[in-house]
Amino acid sequence: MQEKNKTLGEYIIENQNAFQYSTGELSRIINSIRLAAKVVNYKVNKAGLVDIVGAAGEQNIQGEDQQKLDVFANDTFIQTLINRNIVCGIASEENDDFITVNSLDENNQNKYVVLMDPLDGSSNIDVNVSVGTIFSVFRRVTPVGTPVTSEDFLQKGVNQVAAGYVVYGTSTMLVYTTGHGVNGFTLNPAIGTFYLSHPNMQFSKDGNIYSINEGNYVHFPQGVKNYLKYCQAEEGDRPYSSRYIGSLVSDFHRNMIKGGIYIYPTSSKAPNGKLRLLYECNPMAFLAEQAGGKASDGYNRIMEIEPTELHQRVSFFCGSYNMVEKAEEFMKNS
Ligand code: AHM
Ligand code: MG
Repeated sequence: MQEKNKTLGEYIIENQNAFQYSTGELSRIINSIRLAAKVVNYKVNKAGLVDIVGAAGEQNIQGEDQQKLDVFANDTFIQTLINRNIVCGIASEENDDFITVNSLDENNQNKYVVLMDPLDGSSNIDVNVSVGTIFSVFRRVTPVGTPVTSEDFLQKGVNQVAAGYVVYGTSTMLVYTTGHGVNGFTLNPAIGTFYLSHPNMQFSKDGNIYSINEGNYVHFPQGVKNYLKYCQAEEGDRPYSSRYIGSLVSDFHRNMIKGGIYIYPTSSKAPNGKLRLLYECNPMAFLAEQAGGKASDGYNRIMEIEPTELHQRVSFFCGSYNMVEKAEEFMKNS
């Protein structure tokens, strides 16, 4: 079969054995995410009809309450993972605390925890701009068969066994890694099947796009200001293009395909940055590194940061290797 005709289902089965100690559990997690993504995709595509069929907070024609999309996405991913009885814990950007999954199986042998941002960039929904789901999977560190603890979630990014995102864009794609490169699958909505459309995705070493909310310029650290001036200077292949969607998944996706850097720095307004280490930065960093790129907080590798709390924020520099390295140089020298 041609690589390009391969479905995500086939790909998962074929590659299951590439994963050390594979028992099929990780494959089943990816399969559940695939299913939840299709359900959320269906809802996201109907979002523009909300004014016609009723806004969030109102009741629909069946007398059911309309849910906000981010709440819907959160419930869908959590319920899909719980119903299939394949994880022992879930942490979500939408929930204050992690969820302990009580396995139906008395022996409760589930080994993995999932951390996710169920609908990132959700403020973009009202204006018909792409949003995404981000996920990260770890093997638990506490003994199998006992309830999960915060220790299972507060792990360094280097321990991730899988990570990925779904981008609900002009087409819907699921992009993920299990540590053997990054592959992208595009949904054919007519038949509800994801096909391998972007095998072995790679960041080019250099790029010419920078993505940052420049409206916050006055609040940025000096190193970031200096790097931006470097991006805008007329020299060699510069000035670079500025592209900022304001939806991390979409900005990352474009930069991976075209070559570029995404920056969400600390600022006087957001002293720790905005993005969350566990739900956004770690999974994106794993994907970036697997695609030949780099992810840093400006000084240190994202995946080596020791998390101290679930909703921890961190500054984020991510994308083409040489661009991130250059930005780090400016941070160090300022
Ligand atoms: P969210 O998790 O509340 O949606 O926030 C994360 C989003 C990212 O997708 C995006 O890159 C960033 O926030 C945009 O922030 P800003 O509007 O400050 O530029
Ligand atoms: Mg988010």
